[in-house]
Amino acid sequence: MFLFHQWPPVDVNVFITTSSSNIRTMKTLLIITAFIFGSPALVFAQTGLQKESIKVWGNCGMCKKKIEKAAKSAGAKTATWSEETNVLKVVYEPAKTSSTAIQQAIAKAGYDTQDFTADNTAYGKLPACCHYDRKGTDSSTTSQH
Ligand SMILES: [Cu+2]
Repeated sequence: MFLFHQWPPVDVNVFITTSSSNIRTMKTLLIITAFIFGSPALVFAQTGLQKESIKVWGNCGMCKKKIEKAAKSAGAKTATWSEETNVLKVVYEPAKTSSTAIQQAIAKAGYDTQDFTADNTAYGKLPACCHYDRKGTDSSTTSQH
């Protein structure tokens, strides 16, 4: 019983007071606040996640599924492609994958990206609805339409 005479063992006031000029206390408060509100910036800094927007050519909802799946298979934590803007937003750990690796996987699935050109065979195997206008169609390949 005596053990609990003073509980909690740390003086709670240390954490509550703001008038104290004790820098350590302020730091503790900041860390506690960060944990409570879960600042995304802090989370990103701690885990070293990389956010990137990559241009990927495509057409429809099926393309979206395949592009996102390819990005994730290459190690992207999250991948969201927009049919309207043709921009793929990815979040990944630079230690595990890279923008290059993600784009190569997408190109392999049949989709042109800003830095890579899709595999022609893979593109040919895409369903008709997914035959988007290739990157730089005016110069290299004949238009589908
Ligand atoms: Cu499609």
